This record gives sequence, C-alpha cells and structure tokens, in this order.
Amino acid sequence: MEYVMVDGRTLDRSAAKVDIEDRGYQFGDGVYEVIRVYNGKMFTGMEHLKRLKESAEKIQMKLPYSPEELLARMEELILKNEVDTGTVYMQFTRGISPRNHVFPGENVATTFVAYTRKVPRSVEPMEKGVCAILDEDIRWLRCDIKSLNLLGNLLSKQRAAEANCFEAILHRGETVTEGSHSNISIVKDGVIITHQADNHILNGITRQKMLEICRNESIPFEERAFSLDELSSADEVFSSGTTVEVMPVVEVAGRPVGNGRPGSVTRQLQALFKAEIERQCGQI
Ligand code: DCS
Repeated sequence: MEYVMVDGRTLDRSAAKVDIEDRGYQFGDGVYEVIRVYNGKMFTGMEHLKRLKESAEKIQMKLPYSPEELLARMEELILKNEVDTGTVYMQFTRGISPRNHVFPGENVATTFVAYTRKVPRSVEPMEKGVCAILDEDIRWLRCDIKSLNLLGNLLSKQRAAEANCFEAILHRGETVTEGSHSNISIVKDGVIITHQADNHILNGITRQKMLEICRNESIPFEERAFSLDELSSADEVFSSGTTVEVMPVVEVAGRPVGNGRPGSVTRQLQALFKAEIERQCGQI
C-alpha cells in the first residue's frame, strides 16, 4: 500500500484522481517542492516549505496551510509510507474550474497533492563526478518561481540524457544561469562563483545551505553571473540540488574540467554538506 495525500486526505495511490480541468493539469498553473528525506527525517524541510509559500505568493495563489501545518502533514506521510531515504513531493494548483486563462477567483479551492518516493543517495556519481552538456536557456524570466511549468527544463534535460550526461548547463547568450534541475557553481583560484539569486535562477535551498556553510567555514565565494568562458577555464564545476546534493561535474560539452577529476573545493564542500545532513538527520 502506498499512501498519497490529496487535499488533506490520506488515501491509497490508486484511489487518487485528478480532474481533467484541474489548472495544474491544463495550464501548469501551480507550484511545487521536493524535499529530501534521510533516516525518515526531512532535511531543510522548513526552508523548502517557506519557498513554496513564496512561490505561491508570486503567482497570486494563497495556500490553505501554513508551512508549519504542511511540515506536520509531510511527517505523517513519510511515517505512513515508511520512507527511510527518499523524497517527498508536493504541489498546489489553482484548483478546478472551466478552462479559462483568467484566474477562477478565491472561491475555487487550490488542489493539493503530495506523495513520497524511496530513493537511495547516488554515492557513485558523487565520488566520480558526472558530465554535462551546454544548452541555451530558453525558459521564461521568472525562474525564481518553482512553478509546474518545466518544459524548458525538460527539453534541456532530455538533450543531456541523450548525450548520456547528467545535467544540461544552461546559458542566456554568454551568461551561465543554472542547470536544468540544479544550480551550477564554478571554482576559480579557490573561490566559488555562483549566479546571484535573481529571476534567472531558482534560489536552491541546497545552494543557500552551501553558501551558509561557506560563510561559517570562511570559504570564499562570489554570488555573480559568470560567462561561458569562465566556465570553460574553471578549475572545478559542480551542481547542487535537493536530489543531487553537491555533485562534481568533471566534463562539460565533451571537454574535461581541470584534471578531469572532482576538485578539492568540491570535495571539501561535499564533506561539509554531508556533515550538515548528519547534524539534522543522523548518520547517512
Ligand atoms: N534549479 C532548478 C531549475 C531546479 O529544478 C532545482 C531543484 C534547483 C535549481 C536546486 O534547488 P534545490 O537545492 O532547492 O533543490 N529541482 C528539484 C526538482 O525539480 N526535482 O528535484 C529537485
């Protein structure tokens, strides 16, 4: 039995239904979050749920639950599904109403769906590093919103998969923004450089946690846009995200990064990040 949550009710997955005129289904009119679970505990759960609330506000949607209430509901679901290592996914859409681009109004309730998945940590790629392709960032100009509209991301990730690569590094002209499903950072002369948190990227919770670690450990970093040239001459490149943690990128567009092996700053960050997970969730 796998339990899912629909509009606050817990039911068997096979009993969950989506209306054909749900605005999430028809328009991608909604927001979502993915939270990592280690040892049955959510990592940075509250940070994700606050971002969910912010994403909803940015599209003029009001969530029926507070982050605190949602956290409690997600804990319930994780326990019911006996998730040890995995993820919890949740989304809110602007509800069900006859198809019309105009918002339906406050009397139409949002649709809320949540489910869990058991996913082990992908230790091997984290040790060896992964490859990435380059792709033009064709997405809209509100990438700071974690919206259900992921077609731009999907097209890029699909291209990466067809090239047997883990990630597509996106760029708007000469400027690198982020990855199709993660944030991208480079290391040059010991300094971490990652795109500033603006409308061109999703301000990753992993990215924020990583920068907090850098502040605490006095690891130098700069939050600024960097160019394709800087990417290709970087000493190290890594991707960060909820499901990937801190992932070394050792090859970009068929060319090795540095000496083609995970770099020392990336390794140090991986160790510090793991320590932070273990501080919150116990040994992994
Ligand atoms: N950028 C994009 C485009 C993302 O989709 C994600 C996470 C990130 C950055 C990293 O953000 P977090 O550190 O907050 O995870 N993508 C989620 C997703 O869609 N599936 O898993 C993680």
